[in-house]
Amino acid sequence: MAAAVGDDAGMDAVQKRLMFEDECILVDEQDNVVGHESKYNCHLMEKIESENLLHRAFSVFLFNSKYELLLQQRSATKVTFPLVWTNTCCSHPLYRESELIQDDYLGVRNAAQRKLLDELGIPAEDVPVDQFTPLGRMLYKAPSDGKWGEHELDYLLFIVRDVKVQPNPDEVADVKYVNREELKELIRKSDAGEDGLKLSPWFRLVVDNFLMAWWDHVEKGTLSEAVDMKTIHKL
Ligand code: DMA
Ligand code: MN
Repeated sequence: MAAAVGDDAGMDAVQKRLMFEDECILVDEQDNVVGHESKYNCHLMEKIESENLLHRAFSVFLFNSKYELLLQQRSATKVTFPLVWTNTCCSHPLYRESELIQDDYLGVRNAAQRKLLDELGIPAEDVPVDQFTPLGRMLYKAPSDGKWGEHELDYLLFIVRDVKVQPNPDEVADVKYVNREELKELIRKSDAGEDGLKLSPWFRLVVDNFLMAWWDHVEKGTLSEAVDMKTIHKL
């Protein structure tokens, strides 16, 4: 194993298990699969820098039929970015057959469906894989606390569905639906450092670069016009 386990003595047992069980997909900057590596190693800033590790990820943005966006606050036990508010669900497609399928981005869709159930208790039948719209891909690097961080090629998936939600406390501290005005207020508070409110760096990148224009498309039912799966936005 890569690092002395003693270094991680304070790590939550559930999160620690996932750090070693989850095998992430390594990609190059053009999103070609180049290998695989434990979630643990993929999120160690030192490894990211020394081996230039980049892994595939996804971020789901789920809207209800009132076109409100579901946000989650990450649990206090998350190793990276604990207690930050972020988009509906983020994780990694794993290095397994069902999540490596490139056709129609099916691997990423399958992973999204798996994690919406795992993190938020959203039944698979509420989020059929063919209902996700992959809108784009972005590449970013972001340190968390101490030795941890992200370096990801992130698929941005939108879905508009009314769903049953039952958050898993190992993953999620809180959830809420927001309209645009409520999101703007959250952003203002996080910028002002009010109420200790923090937003995740990847959510902030999507907010600053894409979200409001894409939200218009959600409301008009024209999401397909916003799709650009050719560009990889390096942010
Ligand atoms: C990783 O999310 C993915 C992005 C886009 C930041 P995460 O840390 O919530 O992953 P997991 O849920 O697998 O711990
Ligand atoms: Mn990651």
